[in-house]
Amino acid sequence: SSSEQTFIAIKPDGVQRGLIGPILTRFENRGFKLVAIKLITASKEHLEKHYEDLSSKPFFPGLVSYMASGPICAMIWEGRDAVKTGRSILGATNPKDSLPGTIRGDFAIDVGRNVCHGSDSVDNAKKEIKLWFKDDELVQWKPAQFDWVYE
Ligand code: YYY
Ligand code: MG
Repeated sequence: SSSEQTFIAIKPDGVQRGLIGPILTRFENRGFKLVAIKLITASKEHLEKHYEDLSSKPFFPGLVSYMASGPICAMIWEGRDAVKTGRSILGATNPKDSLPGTIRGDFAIDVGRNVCHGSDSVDNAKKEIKLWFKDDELVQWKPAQFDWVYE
């Protein structure tokens, strides 16, 4: 369906490096619809919840303090296969494996500074959207380009 939603975030390094615009543009250009967006400095508790599946990993404490170190641009993007296509727009987790043309492949070098986050499944997208946004922060609208993006 054209209403699948995914949670995409520009991490503190991406915000500090002035990459909000270029990253938004990639999702807009692809034809996805922006449903919610905010700048937020997340608490460690919030980030521990967001990354709870990774809590036993050695990089977890560093991941949480990096993610808490400054503002994050949190977004919900909507469209057909938004979760899977969102992940492919981001590129591989480790930028050394990310192809040029992906966000990480164009803007990142180190796995611990990989600029962006995207949900990895529809179920996790639902969980992450609930964790990061209140219901009334999601905006209902029909982009003028909709009927030119979908046949
Ligand atoms: O979903 P994605 O962000 O692509 O990767 P995850 O396996 O969920 O890991 C989350 C986050 O953790 C990753 O974006 C960077 C960091 N990380 C790390 O610092 N070192 C690793 N070896 C693996 C992941
Ligand atoms: Mg992940």
